[in-house]
Amino acid sequence: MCSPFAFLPSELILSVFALAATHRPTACALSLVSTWVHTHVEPVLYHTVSLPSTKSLTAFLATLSAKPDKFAKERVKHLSIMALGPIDSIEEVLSRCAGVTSLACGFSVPSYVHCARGVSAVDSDYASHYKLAVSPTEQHLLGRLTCRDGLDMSIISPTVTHLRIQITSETTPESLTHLLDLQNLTNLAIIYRNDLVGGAQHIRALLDPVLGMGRLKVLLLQVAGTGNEKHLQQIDDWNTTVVTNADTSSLLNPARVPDWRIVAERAPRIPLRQWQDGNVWDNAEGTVLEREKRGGFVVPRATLGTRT
Ligand SMILES: *[C@@H]1O[C@H](CO)[C@@H](O)[C@H](O)[C@H]1NC(C)=O
Ligand SMILES: CC(=O)N[C@H]1CO[C@H](CO)[C@@H](O)[C@@H]1O
Repeated sequence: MCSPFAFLPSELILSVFALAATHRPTACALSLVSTWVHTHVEPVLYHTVSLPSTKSLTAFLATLSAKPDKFAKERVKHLSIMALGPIDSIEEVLSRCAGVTSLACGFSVPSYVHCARGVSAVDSDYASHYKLAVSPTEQHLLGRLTCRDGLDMSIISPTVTHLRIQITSETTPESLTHLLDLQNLTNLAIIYRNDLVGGAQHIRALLDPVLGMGRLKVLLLQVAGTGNEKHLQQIDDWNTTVVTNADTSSLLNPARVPDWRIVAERAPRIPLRQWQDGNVWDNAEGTVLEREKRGGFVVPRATLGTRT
Protein backbone atom coordinates (compact mmCIF):
# COMPACT_ATOMS: atom_id res chain seq x y z
CA MET A 1 0.00 0.00 0.00
CA CYS A 2 1.28 3.41 -0.96
CA SER A 3 1.30 6.41 1.44
CA PRO A 4 -1.34 9.04 0.58
CA PHE A 5 1.51 11.58 0.81
CA ALA A 6 2.99 10.14 -2.37
CA PHE A 7 0.18 11.73 -4.41
CA LEU A 8 0.36 15.21 -2.85
CA PRO A 9 2.37 18.09 -4.29
CA SER A 10 5.39 18.85 -2.14
CA GLU A 11 4.19 22.41 -1.29
CA LEU A 12 1.08 20.93 0.26
CA ILE A 13 3.09 18.39 2.24
CA LEU A 14 5.28 21.21 3.47
CA SER A 15 2.35 23.26 4.67
CA VAL A 16 0.99 20.22 6.49
CA PHE A 17 4.36 19.80 8.18
CA ALA A 18 4.67 23.49 8.99
CA LEU A 19 1.27 23.41 10.66
CA ALA A 20 2.04 20.20 12.55
CA ALA A 21 5.40 21.62 13.63
CA THR A 22 3.77 24.47 15.57
CA HIS A 23 3.17 21.74 18.16
CA ARG A 24 6.63 21.40 19.61
CA PRO A 25 6.82 17.65 20.39
CA THR A 26 5.47 16.98 16.89
CA ALA A 27 8.12 19.27 15.42
CA CYS A 28 10.89 17.39 17.23
CA ALA A 29 9.52 14.06 16.03
CA LEU A 30 9.11 15.33 12.46
CA SER A 31 12.63 16.67 12.30
CA LEU A 32 13.86 13.10 12.76
CA VAL A 33 11.86 11.75 9.81
CA SER A 34 14.26 12.68 7.01
CA THR A 35 16.81 15.30 6.07
CA TRP A 36 14.30 16.84 3.70
CA VAL A 37 11.68 17.20 6.41
CA HIS A 38 14.30 18.31 8.94
CA THR A 39 15.40 21.17 6.71
CA HIS A 40 11.86 22.45 6.46
CA VAL A 41 10.80 21.95 10.06
CA GLU A 42 13.97 23.36 11.62
CA PRO A 43 13.04 27.05 11.21
CA VAL A 44 9.87 26.45 13.19
CA LEU A 45 11.81 24.65 15.91
CA TYR A 46 14.12 27.60 16.41
CA HIS A 47 11.41 30.24 16.57
CA THR A 48 11.01 29.67 20.32
CA VAL A 49 14.06 28.49 22.24
CA SER A 50 13.96 27.65 25.94
CA LEU A 51 17.20 27.16 27.85
CA PRO A 52 16.23 25.94 31.31
CA SER A 53 19.65 24.70 32.41
CA THR A 54 23.40 25.12 31.97
CA LYS A 55 23.40 21.87 30.02
CA SER A 56 20.85 23.13 27.49
CA LEU A 57 22.64 26.48 27.25
CA THR A 58 25.94 24.80 26.39
CA ALA A 59 24.30 22.39 23.95
CA PHE A 60 22.51 25.23 22.20
CA LEU A 61 25.75 27.16 21.76
CA ALA A 62 27.41 24.05 20.35
CA THR A 63 24.57 23.64 17.84
CA LEU A 64 24.83 27.27 16.79
CA SER A 65 28.55 27.03 16.23
CA ALA A 66 27.83 24.56 13.43
CA LYS A 67 25.47 26.98 11.69
CA PRO A 68 26.00 30.19 9.77
CA ASP A 69 26.16 33.34 11.92
CA LYS A 70 22.91 34.72 10.58
CA PHE A 71 20.98 31.54 11.39
CA ALA A 72 20.24 32.33 15.05
CA LYS A 73 19.84 36.02 14.35
CA GLU A 74 17.15 35.40 11.75
CA ARG A 75 15.41 32.39 13.28
CA VAL A 76 15.23 32.82 17.04
CA LYS A 77 12.38 35.17 17.92
CA HIS A 78 11.34 34.03 21.40
CA LEU A 79 14.08 33.12 23.83
CA SER A 80 13.99 32.12 27.47
CA ILE A 81 17.17 31.76 29.49
CA MET A 82 16.44 30.33 32.91
CA ALA A 83 19.92 28.79 33.19
CA LEU A 84 21.91 30.58 35.90
CA GLY A 85 25.16 30.53 33.96
CA PRO A 86 27.89 30.58 32.93
CA ILE A 87 27.33 34.30 32.37
CA ASP A 88 29.76 34.29 29.41
CA SER A 89 27.63 31.70 27.62
CA ILE A 90 24.47 33.69 28.33
CA GLU A 91 26.11 36.74 26.79
CA GLU A 92 27.19 34.74 23.80
CA VAL A 93 23.72 33.31 23.19
CA LEU A 94 22.22 36.78 23.44
CA SER A 95 24.67 38.30 21.02
CA ARG A 96 24.05 35.52 18.51
CA CYS A 97 20.28 35.76 18.82
CA ALA A 98 20.18 39.46 18.07
CA GLY A 99 16.79 39.25 16.38
CA VAL A 100 14.91 38.22 19.52
CA THR A 101 11.58 39.99 19.98
CA SER A 102 10.49 38.35 23.23
CA LEU A 103 12.92 37.50 25.99
CA ALA A 104 12.35 35.75 29.32
CA CYS A 105 15.25 35.86 31.80
CA GLY A 106 15.79 33.86 34.95
CA PHE A 107 19.51 34.33 35.49
CA SER A 108 21.02 36.48 38.22
CA VAL A 109 20.79 40.06 37.06
CA PRO A 110 23.39 41.40 39.53
CA SER A 111 25.94 38.81 38.29
CA TYR A 112 25.14 39.56 34.68
CA VAL A 113 25.37 43.30 35.09
CA HIS A 114 28.62 42.88 37.00
CA CYS A 115 30.17 40.79 34.21
CA ALA A 116 28.66 42.45 31.15
CA ARG A 117 31.14 44.12 28.88
CA GLY A 118 31.18 47.73 27.82
CA VAL A 119 30.14 49.25 31.10
CA SER A 120 30.12 53.01 30.75
CA ALA A 121 28.80 54.32 34.02
CA VAL A 122 29.61 57.95 33.28
CA ASP A 123 26.79 58.55 30.83
CA SER A 124 23.57 59.44 32.59
CA ASP A 125 21.37 58.48 29.64
CA TYR A 126 19.39 55.37 30.60
CA ALA A 127 19.51 53.75 27.14
CA SER A 128 23.31 53.84 27.16
CA HIS A 129 23.36 51.72 30.32
CA TYR A 130 21.38 48.94 28.75
CA LYS A 131 23.56 45.86 28.79
CA LEU A 132 21.92 43.12 26.73
CA ALA A 133 22.85 42.58 23.10
CA VAL A 134 19.21 42.23 22.05
CA SER A 135 16.41 44.77 21.73
CA PRO A 136 13.22 42.83 22.41
CA THR A 137 9.84 44.50 22.50
CA GLU A 138 8.66 42.04 25.14
CA GLN A 139 10.62 41.10 28.23
CA HIS A 140 9.87 38.97 31.29
CA LEU A 141 12.04 38.91 34.39
CA LEU A 142 11.19 35.60 36.01
CA GLY A 143 13.01 33.40 38.47
CA ARG A 144 14.06 34.25 41.99
CA LEU A 145 17.28 36.04 41.10
CA THR A 146 16.17 38.53 38.49
CA CYS A 147 14.52 41.04 40.79
CA ARG A 148 15.72 39.89 44.20
CA ASP A 149 17.69 43.04 44.91
CA GLY A 150 15.06 45.30 43.42
CA LEU A 151 14.56 46.44 39.86
CA ASP A 152 17.72 46.86 37.79
CA MET A 153 16.93 48.84 34.65
CA SER A 154 20.25 48.05 33.01
CA ILE A 155 18.90 44.78 31.63
CA ILE A 156 15.52 46.12 30.54
CA SER A 157 15.56 47.04 26.89
CA PRO A 158 14.60 50.66 26.12
CA THR A 159 12.52 49.23 23.26
CA VAL A 160 10.07 47.20 25.37
CA THR A 161 6.35 47.65 24.94
CA HIS A 162 5.40 44.64 27.10
CA LEU A 163 7.21 44.01 30.36
CA ARG A 164 6.75 41.64 33.29
CA ILE A 165 8.77 42.16 36.46
CA GLN A 166 8.58 41.03 40.06
CA ILE A 167 8.38 43.19 43.10
CA THR A 168 9.87 42.01 46.35
CA SER A 169 10.42 43.55 49.76
CA GLU A 170 13.59 45.07 48.25
CA THR A 171 11.77 47.02 45.56
CA THR A 172 11.79 50.75 46.27
CA PRO A 173 9.28 53.28 44.91
CA GLU A 174 12.31 55.15 43.57
CA SER A 175 13.44 52.22 41.43
CA LEU A 176 9.97 51.82 39.92
CA THR A 177 9.97 55.43 38.75
CA HIS A 178 12.69 54.38 36.27
CA LEU A 179 9.98 52.54 34.36
CA LEU A 180 8.94 55.99 33.19
CA ASP A 181 12.09 55.99 31.02
CA LEU A 182 10.59 53.26 28.85
CA GLN A 183 9.18 55.36 26.04
CA ASN A 184 7.00 52.74 24.43
CA LEU A 185 5.81 50.71 27.42
CA THR A 186 2.08 50.00 27.12
CA ASN A 187 1.69 46.70 28.99
CA LEU A 188 3.18 46.15 32.42
CA ALA A 189 2.72 43.03 34.52
CA ILE A 190 3.95 42.66 38.06
CA ILE A 191 4.28 39.45 40.01
CA TYR A 192 4.49 39.67 43.76
CA ARG A 193 3.68 37.82 46.92
CA ASN A 194 1.13 39.77 48.84
CA ASP A 195 2.28 38.43 52.21
CA LEU A 196 5.88 39.56 51.57
CA VAL A 197 5.30 42.91 49.96
CA GLY A 198 2.67 44.54 52.18
CA GLY A 199 -0.93 45.56 51.83
CA ALA A 200 -2.88 46.88 48.87
CA GLN A 201 -2.30 50.51 49.84
CA HIS A 202 1.44 49.94 49.79
CA ILE A 203 1.26 48.38 46.33
CA ARG A 204 -0.86 51.25 45.09
CA ALA A 205 1.60 53.79 46.46
CA LEU A 206 4.45 51.98 44.71
CA LEU A 207 2.58 51.97 41.43
CA ASP A 208 1.18 55.49 41.38
CA PRO A 209 4.12 57.02 39.50
CA VAL A 210 3.91 54.24 36.92
CA LEU A 211 0.18 54.81 36.48
CA GLY A 212 1.01 58.42 35.78
CA MET A 213 2.35 57.29 32.41
CA GLY A 214 -0.37 58.31 29.99
CA ARG A 215 0.66 55.64 27.49
CA LEU A 216 0.27 52.68 29.87
CA LYS A 217 -2.74 50.67 28.68
CA VAL A 218 -2.70 47.70 31.02
CA LEU A 219 -1.27 47.16 34.48
CA LEU A 220 -1.60 43.50 35.38
CA LEU A 221 -1.01 42.47 38.98
CA GLN A 222 -0.29 38.77 39.36
CA VAL A 223 -0.56 37.95 43.02
CA ALA A 224 1.22 34.82 44.27
CA GLY A 225 0.92 32.92 47.52
CA THR A 226 -2.13 31.74 49.39
CA GLY A 227 -4.94 33.60 51.16
CA ASN A 228 -5.17 36.45 48.67
CA GLU A 229 -8.94 36.87 48.51
CA LYS A 230 -9.06 40.04 50.58
CA HIS A 231 -6.11 41.56 48.73
CA LEU A 232 -7.61 40.83 45.32
CA GLN A 233 -10.89 42.32 46.51
CA GLN A 234 -9.13 45.51 47.59
CA ILE A 235 -7.52 45.86 44.17
CA ASP A 236 -10.92 45.23 42.67
CA ASP A 237 -12.21 48.27 44.51
CA TRP A 238 -9.73 50.46 42.66
CA ASN A 239 -11.83 50.16 39.56
CA THR A 240 -15.34 49.85 40.96
CA THR A 241 -15.65 53.24 42.68
CA VAL A 242 -16.69 55.66 39.99
CA VAL A 243 -15.58 59.17 40.88
CA THR A 244 -17.79 62.02 39.86
CA ASN A 245 -16.35 65.41 39.11
CA ALA A 246 -17.86 66.74 42.31
CA ASP A 247 -15.88 64.27 44.37
CA THR A 248 -12.61 66.16 44.29
CA SER A 249 -11.43 64.93 47.66
CA SER A 250 -10.74 61.49 46.26
CA LEU A 251 -8.82 62.97 43.33
CA LEU A 252 -6.48 64.52 45.84
CA ASN A 253 -5.90 61.16 47.42
CA PRO A 254 -4.35 58.99 44.70
CA ALA A 255 -5.03 55.81 46.64
CA ARG A 256 -8.76 56.34 46.13
CA VAL A 257 -8.73 57.21 42.45
CA PRO A 258 -10.14 54.30 40.46
CA ASP A 259 -8.18 53.22 37.44
CA TRP A 260 -9.63 50.86 34.87
CA ARG A 261 -6.22 49.86 33.56
CA ILE A 262 -5.46 47.86 36.71
CA VAL A 263 -6.34 44.18 36.52
CA ALA A 264 -5.56 41.75 39.32
CA GLU A 265 -5.38 38.00 39.01
CA ARG A 266 -3.76 35.08 40.74
CA ALA A 267 -0.19 34.56 39.60
CA PRO A 268 0.11 31.62 37.20
CA ARG A 269 1.61 28.54 38.77
CA ILE A 270 4.35 28.50 36.15
CA PRO A 271 4.89 32.03 34.78
CA LEU A 272 7.36 30.71 32.19
CA ARG A 273 4.74 28.38 30.73
CA GLN A 274 2.38 31.33 30.40
CA TRP A 275 5.10 33.15 28.45
CA GLN A 276 5.60 30.10 26.20
CA ASP A 277 1.87 29.87 25.56
CA GLY A 278 1.86 33.57 24.67
CA ASN A 279 -1.29 34.38 26.62
CA VAL A 280 0.04 36.57 29.42
CA TRP A 281 -1.94 39.63 28.36
CA ASP A 282 -5.12 38.13 26.94
CA ASN A 283 -7.28 38.25 30.04
CA ALA A 284 -6.09 41.68 31.20
CA GLU A 285 -6.44 43.31 27.78
CA GLY A 286 -9.91 41.85 27.42
CA THR A 287 -10.93 43.17 30.83
CA VAL A 288 -9.64 46.68 30.15
CA LEU A 289 -11.31 46.77 26.73
CA GLU A 290 -14.58 45.63 28.28
CA ARG A 291 -14.42 48.40 30.87
CA GLU A 292 -13.65 51.01 28.26
CA LYS A 293 -16.61 49.85 26.19
CA ARG A 294 -18.90 50.09 29.17
CA GLY A 295 -17.51 53.59 29.63
CA GLY A 296 -18.45 53.72 33.27
CA PHE A 297 -15.38 55.69 34.23
CA VAL A 298 -15.35 59.43 34.30
CA VAL A 299 -11.82 60.12 35.47
CA PRO A 300 -9.80 61.46 32.55
CA ARG A 301 -6.48 59.65 32.09
CA ALA A 302 -4.50 62.82 32.48
CA THR A 303 -5.76 63.25 36.05
CA LEU A 304 -4.53 59.87 37.16
CA GLY A 305 -1.48 59.38 39.31
CA THR A 306 0.01 62.80 38.73
CA ARG A 307 3.55 62.62 40.01
CA THR A 308 4.10 64.47 43.24
C1 LIG B 1 9.11 53.70 20.10
O1 LIG B 1 8.21 53.45 19.03
C2 LIG B 1 8.43 54.26 17.88
C3 LIG B 1 7.31 54.01 16.92
O2 LIG B 1 7.12 52.64 16.71
C4 LIG B 1 9.82 53.96 17.31
O3 LIG B 1 10.05 54.76 16.18
C5 LIG B 1 10.85 54.25 18.38
O4 LIG B 1 12.12 53.90 17.91
C6 LIG B 1 10.54 53.45 19.65
N1 LIG B 1 11.45 53.84 20.70
C7 LIG B 1 12.27 52.96 21.27
C8 LIG B 1 13.16 53.47 22.34
O5 LIG B 1 12.27 51.80 20.94
C1 LIG C 1 -16.30 47.51 37.32
C2 LIG C 1 -15.14 46.60 37.01
O1 LIG C 1 -14.70 46.51 35.89
N1 LIG C 1 -14.65 45.91 38.03
C3 LIG C 1 -13.54 45.00 37.85
C4 LIG C 1 -12.36 45.44 38.69
O2 LIG C 1 -11.31 44.50 38.52
C5 LIG C 1 -11.62 43.17 38.86
C6 LIG C 1 -10.37 42.35 38.76
O3 LIG C 1 -9.84 42.40 37.48
C7 LIG C 1 -12.73 42.67 37.99
O4 LIG C 1 -13.08 41.35 38.36
C8 LIG C 1 -13.93 43.58 38.15
O5 LIG C 1 -14.94 43.16 37.28
